[in-house]
Amino acid sequence: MTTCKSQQPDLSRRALLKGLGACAALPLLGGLFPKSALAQAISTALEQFPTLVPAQKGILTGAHWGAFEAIVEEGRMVRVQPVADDPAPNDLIEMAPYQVHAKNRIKYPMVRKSWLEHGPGAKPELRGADEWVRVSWEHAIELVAGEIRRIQRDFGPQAIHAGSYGWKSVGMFHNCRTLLHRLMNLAGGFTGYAGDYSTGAAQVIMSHVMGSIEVYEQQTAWPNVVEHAELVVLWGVNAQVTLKNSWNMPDHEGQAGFEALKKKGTRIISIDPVHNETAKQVGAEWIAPRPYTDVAMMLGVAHTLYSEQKHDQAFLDRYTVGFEQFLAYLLGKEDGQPKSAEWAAEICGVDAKIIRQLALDMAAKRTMIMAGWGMQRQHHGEQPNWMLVTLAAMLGQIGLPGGGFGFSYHYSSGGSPTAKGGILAGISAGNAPANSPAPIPVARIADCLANPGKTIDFNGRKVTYPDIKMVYVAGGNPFHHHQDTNTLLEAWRRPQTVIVHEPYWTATAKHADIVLPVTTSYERNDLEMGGDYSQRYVFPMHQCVPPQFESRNDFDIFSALAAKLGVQEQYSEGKDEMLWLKQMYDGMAAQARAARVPLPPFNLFWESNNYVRFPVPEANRNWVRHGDFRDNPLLNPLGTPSGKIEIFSKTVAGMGYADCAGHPKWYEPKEWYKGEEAKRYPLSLNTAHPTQRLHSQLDNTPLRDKFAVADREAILIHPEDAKARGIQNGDLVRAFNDRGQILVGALVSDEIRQGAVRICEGAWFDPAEPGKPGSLCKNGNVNCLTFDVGSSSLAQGNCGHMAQLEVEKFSGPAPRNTAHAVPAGA
Ligand SMILES: Nc1nc2c(c(=O)[nH]1)N[C@H]1C(S)=C(S)[C@@H](COP(=O)(O)OP(=O)(O)OC[C@H]3O[C@@H](n4cnc5c(=O)[nH]c(N)nc54)[C@H](O)[C@@H]3O)O[C@H]1N2
Ligand SMILES: Nc1nc2c(c(=O)[nH]1)N[C@H]1C(S)=C(S)[C@@H](COP(=O)(O)OP(=O)(O)OC[C@H]3O[C@@H](n4cnc5c(=O)[nH]c(N)nc54)[C@H](O)[C@@H]3O)O[C@H]1N2
Ligand SMILES: [Mo]
Repeated sequence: MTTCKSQQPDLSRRALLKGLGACAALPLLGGLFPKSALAQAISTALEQFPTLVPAQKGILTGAHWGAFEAIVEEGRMVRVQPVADDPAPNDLIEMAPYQVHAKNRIKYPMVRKSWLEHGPGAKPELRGADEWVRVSWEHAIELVAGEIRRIQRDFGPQAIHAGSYGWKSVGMFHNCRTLLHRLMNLAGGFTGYAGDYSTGAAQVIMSHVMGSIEVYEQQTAWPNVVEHAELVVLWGVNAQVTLKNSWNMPDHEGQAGFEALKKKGTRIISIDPVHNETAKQVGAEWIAPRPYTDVAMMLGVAHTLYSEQKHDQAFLDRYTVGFEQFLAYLLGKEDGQPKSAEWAAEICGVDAKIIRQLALDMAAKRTMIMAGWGMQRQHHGEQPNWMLVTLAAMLGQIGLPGGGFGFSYHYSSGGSPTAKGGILAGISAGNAPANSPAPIPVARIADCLANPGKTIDFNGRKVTYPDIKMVYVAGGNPFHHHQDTNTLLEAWRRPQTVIVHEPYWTATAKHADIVLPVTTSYERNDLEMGGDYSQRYVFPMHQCVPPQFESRNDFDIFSALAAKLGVQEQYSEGKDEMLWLKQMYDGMAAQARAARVPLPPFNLFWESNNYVRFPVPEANRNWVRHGDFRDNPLLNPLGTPSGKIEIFSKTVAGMGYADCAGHPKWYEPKEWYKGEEAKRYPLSLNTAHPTQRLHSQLDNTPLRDKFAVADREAILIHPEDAKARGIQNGDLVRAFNDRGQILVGALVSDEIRQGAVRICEGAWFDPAEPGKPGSLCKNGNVNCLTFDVGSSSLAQGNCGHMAQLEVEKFSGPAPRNTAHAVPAGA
């Protein structure tokens, strides 16, 4: 478990280290950790801390794709190797050297020519098409600080959209979004956002139904699942792919969990329009519903359970409210339509026999239903989660070992048992000023930019959009992540000033007015937790190479802005990078000490190039989600109004929304294979998260060789659909609908259900005619095809995983892909 460092430390060397603890941190750059007397002394001193694990070869750092050791030669990162503890090292880490030394790094502060010459708001239609002018850092800081001051003064804090959604890089200190919020809070406030793109619909509905968001909460521990589950149903889960990356640094225990299930021979069923990597890896049975029709299928399962009397009435009575109301709907008492397996089959395209058998199998065995999030990133995306919980409640296994449901086994290793130690608190955004504007739902940004003053529903409240004059982005990529890129492109013309901090010339950087070049995380020092759910590791992130070109750390840029705005003292608290890190470490180490896990002083830890691995208490390996609720629902009620699972929610019903009733229901989606659009656009889109990338991150690396087809994003298409259109494997294809058109490369395969196509999210937007809405994206950014409406009046989540489209073989000469080229003047 822990390292073999159990010898007693040599006393004389301990004395030497006392002195060392007091000296400033030594620079780690260059020839690392020679086996000098000092290094020997450090390693000896560390022997009394069995939670420490030393690096083997390189400099410890890491990313969303894993903790690793970087090998640096002559100031260049040349190679990496995973840390010894990683049970499923991710090949994406090998891209770190390419991230640092990418050809499309932003080298200098740059300003869009029209903006620089004519001031804020000049020729916004040229965003994405203008030339760029290099300016000095001093000039850039003056311009940005001046704009913050002007807009605060003339329009107030609500005119600055600084929500800045995005996956940035790991690191608890150089957390660019929080650093941006910290500055904006000191400078008078800003408009932020509520929710996220990942679980927009699920997290809102689950709060009403389960009293907690469920999606980011600890799951029944993997060892417990492996021991007790007899049937695992993966509903829209591609864990083999999505577990590669985490919000913090991954511990990759989820992959180990799935491996253990496979080894044990546990029966696994995957329900997904795609025969996905996970299903293949674990040898799951594959059921392929039509995209967007899962709620109907779940209702068919529920109807079977009820009509076969396989539902657990005692569980429903004791632990839930509102089954009666739902039952009336299920049996068709409201609308005359029983939601039988036959009814479901006609909608979801899965044989009624299979639906019925699934119900009987789930009822006969200890069943864990694991659900992914793709199907809630859809119109009425609240319903799949609500219906899935209802199904699990009917099975009566919630809170039992290895049973019930889990909404995070596919994400950041939910279910990796929780360790005992300390937790790093990151830098804080500080307090929002008293007059701070209300946030808008995150995925309504384009609607907000385009329609100031418009009022929308949101979870029982009304939200009125402010008139946004400035957009500030640090650590996100709206021109990849937002739905309906062409609508965004037009809305993006409304603000007077757009500021973007980026390491690379992404589409979002190209559509800004002022672009500030920032370091990658490998060019600065930081700390990060490993294992989002286990909190098992603390990794040092040692600077590997110097800042490239004129790039600066986000923190230093915001500090400079704070100085211009007269709030520098409050911003930096007089601390530099190493002092911030020491303070974070000390806080974490104090918690660890209270948990009886001693850690060395910061300087010793930092100099040692070790990481911390906390112990996992045995009881946590057996932890069962909602086990305490099941044991005693009176003493351990859920956070819902009734304290129970709300199959009917009075709160939601009371909102009176036409698109989200008081119990789970099947709603026809805005676009699907039976809808109006399907006549012209017969194919249903699936926009899964990419295997060889994190969203848009790493698109500009040699990973492309593994996934690009015809030098574009791939489209997975069924042989029959391809044949009907004269498309062959490897062909260049145009995919289109009324909203946009993109070039993609055909991957013809029967591993996708006929009628569905998959184009992964994250390809960089590369319009053939920059600045012109509707122009052909030459790289295959799928969000040119998706629509931009909220999931419902309740959650206003995004619908990125849904759209109808058509495809045709592309004729004519293939246009050059310029997604990763730098713009004119840069
Ligand atoms: N159609 C469709 N659309 C989707 C999805 C889908 O399934 N389908 N998924 C959605 C989901 S779940 C998400 S989470 C979003 C993800 O959307 P984003 O989080 O916006 O995507 P990323 O590509 O991770 O963008 C992060 C950006 O931050 C930059 N960056 C990295 N480190 C730093 C740093 O230290 N400082 C600064 N200033 N910048 C940095 C990177 O270069 C990159 O451009 O996409 C959403 N969009
Ligand atoms: N490699 C990699 N890992 C990642 C990310 C990444 O970009 N790359 N992103 C991270 C982030 S921010 C997030 S939010 C998570 C995302 O995690 P998820 O949202 O769960 O991932 P997706 O790939 O969008 O969808 C998962 C599966 O759902 C299936 N699916 C889509 N539509 C339907 C449907 O209508 N019905 C059914 N039954 N299945 C459907 C897809 O085919 C896919 O196999 O992943 C995280 N991990
Ligand atoms: Mo996400």
